[in-house]
Amino acid sequence: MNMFSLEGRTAWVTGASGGIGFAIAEALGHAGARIVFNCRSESHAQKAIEAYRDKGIEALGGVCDVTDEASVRAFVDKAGDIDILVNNAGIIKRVPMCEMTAEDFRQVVDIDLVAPFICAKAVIPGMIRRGHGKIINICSMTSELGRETVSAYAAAKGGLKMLTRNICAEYGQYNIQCNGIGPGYIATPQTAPLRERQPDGSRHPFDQFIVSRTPAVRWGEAEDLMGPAVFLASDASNFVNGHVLYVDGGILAYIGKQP
Ligand code: NAP
Ligand code: GCO
Repeated sequence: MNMFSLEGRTAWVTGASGGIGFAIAEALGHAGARIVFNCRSESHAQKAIEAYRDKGIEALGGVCDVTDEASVRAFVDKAGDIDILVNNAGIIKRVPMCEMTAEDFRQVVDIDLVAPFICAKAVIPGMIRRGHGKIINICSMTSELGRETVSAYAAAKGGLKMLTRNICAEYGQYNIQCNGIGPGYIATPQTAPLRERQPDGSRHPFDQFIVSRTPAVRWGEAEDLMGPAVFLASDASNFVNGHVLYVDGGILAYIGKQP
């Protein structure tokens, strides 16, 4: 049997109305999984359902705020048995720490760290009953590295790396594998502000910085995450647990070119 096949499995990708989540859900769908996804906006969900259909995937999509535990439980009850959970939904706020309100800090942590806990808690009992499960948490370079203005995001993504290891520790005995994917800098709406052209038409300084810091000499594309996601969602990774797979073009391995 093809160890990368997801036939007969149901995958729930949170926040998969676009960006990285959409690409991961598309990949899991093409590997045979039934796709379930959620987001906050009904219009985003409807547009995404059409976009999945254009890719040959009949996805079940709907509105569910991943920070709302009752909404998550209702969503999972409606979705049925979840074999693969991808905790992808996330936001970022780029504000110098001492200018950030505690409310904004909490909102980022709520979505990027507490929500993966809520969603994992909603699906793990069923995975235990069925004797298998896959949980993939979408971490970040900031699970390892700090950067100015992203204190809440880095704290959340660093915590998400440790939540990944803790789910591994607590539920590995039930044949549940919980791993992370750590994307590098990926060209999606979330990073669009870091890539926008300057008034004089030149490239954004951060754009130039990231390309110079990346051995692959380019930004990542959401498609670069498709293969790693299928691997971690499939039987091919049944003895991989508590690991964060960095898909970053080599950034974490590279000190950077001498100016
Ligand atoms: P994106 O384009 O902004 O997409 C984020 C998705 O999350 C949207 O579909 C959004 O849906 C959904 N979402 C946000 N809050 C939600 C909530 N409370 N409940 C349900 N859905 C919610 O971002 P992206 O670049 O694809 O990032 C996806 C994940 O990868 C995030 O966890 C991000 O931190 C991580 N990541 C991104 C990069 C990168 O360079 N882009 C690198 C490393 C990690 P609606 O707006 O439709 O509600
Ligand atoms: C930022 C970026 C990053 C990426 C990603 C890198 O402002 O530094 O948004 O945080 O989103 O997390 O792995």
